[in-house]
Amino acid sequence: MTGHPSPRFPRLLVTGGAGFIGSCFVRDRLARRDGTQIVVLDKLTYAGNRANLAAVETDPEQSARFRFVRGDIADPAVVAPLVAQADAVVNFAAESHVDRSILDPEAFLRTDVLGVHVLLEACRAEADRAAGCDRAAAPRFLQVSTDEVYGSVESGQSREQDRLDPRSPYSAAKASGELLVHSCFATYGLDVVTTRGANTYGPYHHPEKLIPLFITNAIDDQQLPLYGDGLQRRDWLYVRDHAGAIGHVLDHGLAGETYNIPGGNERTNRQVVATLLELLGKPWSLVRQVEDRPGHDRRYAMDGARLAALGWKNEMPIEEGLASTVKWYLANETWWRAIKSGGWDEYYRRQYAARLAGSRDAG
Ligand code: NAD
Ligand code: TDX
Repeated sequence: MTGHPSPRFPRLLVTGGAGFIGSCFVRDRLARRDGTQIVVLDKLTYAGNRANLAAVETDPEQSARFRFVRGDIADPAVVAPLVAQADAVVNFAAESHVDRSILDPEAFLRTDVLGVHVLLEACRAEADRAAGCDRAAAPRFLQVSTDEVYGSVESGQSREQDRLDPRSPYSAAKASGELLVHSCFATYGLDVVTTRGANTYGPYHHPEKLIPLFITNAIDDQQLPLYGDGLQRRDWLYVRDHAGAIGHVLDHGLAGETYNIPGGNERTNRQVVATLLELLGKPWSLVRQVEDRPGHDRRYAMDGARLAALGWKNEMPIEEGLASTVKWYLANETWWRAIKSGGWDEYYRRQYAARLAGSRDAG
């Protein structure tokens, strides 16, 4: 059947599995053909997209082990029966865009905090059932979190035990979600693990984020709005490496523990944009320096020793990852043009119209 051993968690509930990283996790796990069954629970917000799961849904063997449920992780009536059927819950579901959190923070609290609480409560109910011998074991809960919870890191690298210092509504909500997860380990003894991933890039990335926004704008010879001086630094992680590392922590991580997932590819935004333009054969003159993001974190960087000790190593070199990502967007215009329509124009106007009107040459 497969080169993979029998799965430790044969029945997974993957929340937010129609998004960028969650769908990659689902596609790659099911493609192992090791018998794993996956239920995806996704609200299909503006960021969720069934098309991201087409490869799974059109494969007869994989689709037989797959079920899609449209619903909200903050809705206990939807969540409870799905958690009851799962050996592990992997929570990707979130409002994930910093700029939107600055415009409208409330949805972030509902999903990234209350949603996490509802999922944990369902796990707690299953732990009680297991203690009463109504089921073999409570599900493991993996919370997908982010390097942004450390805040801006001027020098050095964040370690898992460092103080959390979130500085945007998004990262504050993600940090709050994490704190709830940790409290459930201490208080109820739930089997929980947390990952903090670096800035992720690759195919199926929503065009609101830096790399896909700039690739797709450049394809159309549209302006590229670079915030501030463009010297902010991010550590870039290829999406299949991020999804693979999450799976590795799910299978091997210690209960109650948190694992950084760095990319090992620190770059300024200017460097990333220059590489993209070179790959696309487009001129730097498309880049416009615009008003900065409020509270813009200058740098993220994480120490990956704990994850390395668990036996994980990323595979994708950044040059190859960026080149294949550009190729993917060139070959999949239907996918991103469908997203850059409808409500997209309103968002783009709100986020960028005044910025671009007041923009200047990016040097
Ligand atoms: P995404 O925005 O592409 O996907 C989020 C998914 O969650 C979408 O399918 C959306 O429909 C779904 N969703 C949103 N609210 C929901 C709700 N209330 N109930 C059910 N489903 C809901 O995000 P992504 O980039 O794939 O990020 C996935 C996770 O990884 C998030 O938790 C994010 O915080 C974290 N993360 C992302 C990055 C990154 O660079 N993209 C880096 C580190 C961590
Ligand atoms: O138009 C833009 N211009 C610009 O200069 C956009 C959208 C971004 N930027 C800058 C801001 C950041 O310094 O590019 C950098 C990357 O921005 P985003 O793609 O918005 O990512 P970031 O804010 O770093 O957050 C991402 O990584 C951590 C994800 O969106 C989060 O979900 C994840 O937790």
